[in-house]
Amino acid sequence: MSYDNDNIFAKILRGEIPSTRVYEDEETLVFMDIMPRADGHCLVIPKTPCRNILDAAPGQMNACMATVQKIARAVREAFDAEGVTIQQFNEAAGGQEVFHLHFHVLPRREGESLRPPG
Ligand code: IU
Repeated sequence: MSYDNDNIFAKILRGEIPSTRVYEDEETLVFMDIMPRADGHCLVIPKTPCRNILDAAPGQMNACMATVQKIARAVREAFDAEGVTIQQFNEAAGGQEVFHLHFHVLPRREGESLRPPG
């Protein structure tokens, strides 16, 4: 499957549409999910084009994983979370809606369910 340069996260990366950015380094960007399923729900994306995990290069995966760990630790502190869920979807059949690789980082507390999507 090909990469569409006009997907919404590509536009966020180019600054063409607004987002609440919480972290960035040379290879990755992190911003708040616009429809949070938990308080502190954020998304980690690579800055270079990549449709999903099925077409990611090792370097993109390494960079994303390092940032996911950093952000998981940060949200645990910031939201006084007891745990953190990482979610990631690939292709429409796998639940993916935005076709730029991303990892959901969701702070969790005992007994609290994730809010439904949308
Ligand atoms: P996916 O199923 O992992 O592809 O879901 C995409 C996520 O991107 C979903 O949680 C949306 O709330 C989120 N999102 C966003 O943060 N900003 C946007 O402008 C759009 C979607 I469109």
